[in-house]
Amino acid sequence: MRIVVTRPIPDVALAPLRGRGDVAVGPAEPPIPTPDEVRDAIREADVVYTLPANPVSGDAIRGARKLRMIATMGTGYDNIDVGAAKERGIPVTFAPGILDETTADGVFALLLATARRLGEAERFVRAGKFRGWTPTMFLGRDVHHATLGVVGMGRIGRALSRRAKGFAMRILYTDARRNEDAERELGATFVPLDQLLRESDVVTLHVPLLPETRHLIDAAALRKMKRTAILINSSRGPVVDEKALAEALREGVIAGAGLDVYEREPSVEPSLLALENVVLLPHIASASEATRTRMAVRATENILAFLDGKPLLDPVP
Ligand code: 8YV
Repeated sequence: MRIVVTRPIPDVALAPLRGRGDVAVGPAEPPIPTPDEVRDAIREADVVYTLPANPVSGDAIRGARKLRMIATMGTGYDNIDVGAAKERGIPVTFAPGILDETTADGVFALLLATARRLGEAERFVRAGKFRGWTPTMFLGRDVHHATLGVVGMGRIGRALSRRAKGFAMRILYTDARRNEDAERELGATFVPLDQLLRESDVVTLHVPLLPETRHLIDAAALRKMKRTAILINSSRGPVVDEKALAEALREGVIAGAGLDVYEREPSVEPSLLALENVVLLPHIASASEATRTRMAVRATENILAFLDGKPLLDPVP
């Protein structure tokens, strides 16, 4: 039994796998393995344990003749060619639900940092430029009582909205379907995307990456937003047209953006790096020790269930 883990994971998640076969762990350090490297690494694998940053392509799946199962410790599984796995009857598991509250904390921090220009202000102090208080220094936008537009009212969108409610925000949302539970709990109002873009002070994205969500936020969508609005993306980079966003930020089409994910992650559109009105994080919204450990363990539990012939805990639908 050969289990390939694409990157080091916490010991508590790795140890139970070691008892089950020959475990090969990928390199700790970036850069992310290329598609060819992943294909080579999993060629002889029975089971692959992967993470959101490590793509498992259709080519790699078709090239791994012994492959019987793929588990990811992410809640998103757009890095795996699930169609290619299904064609070969290979089950894929993910790790949903665990990161919701931690991610909502992280996204709300990014939202506040963007609205209140904390990135710029911090760089200013570190550069030794703080030489005295002035009444107009780093004026930002109020988050309390502002209108929040949640694109995708799933578990993370809802956890974020609960925090927004504590800030007395008005909550609009859009989704493929209405979520009446969330409406009751949060007083959220279901609106079409266009209306959400027009009325929100903060637009935050919580959709999976699907063909229909790729570039959901493009130049035209950005032009519908208020000039004073900010955009927060912690979902998947390609949901936003990054070049169009950089241009919109430069031209003042919108006021600011907070990004945790990138269109060609880990590359960041170079023109964004030069802008002050964008807060850039390295995909850390879910990065608490407890949550990452629980996600890592959950992927292991899915693999153990598979090896023991038990029902999978989190099969990808
Ligand atoms: C992390 C994510 O990469 O779960 C996902 O899909 O994108 C991320 O937040 C993840 O928490 C790693 O387990």
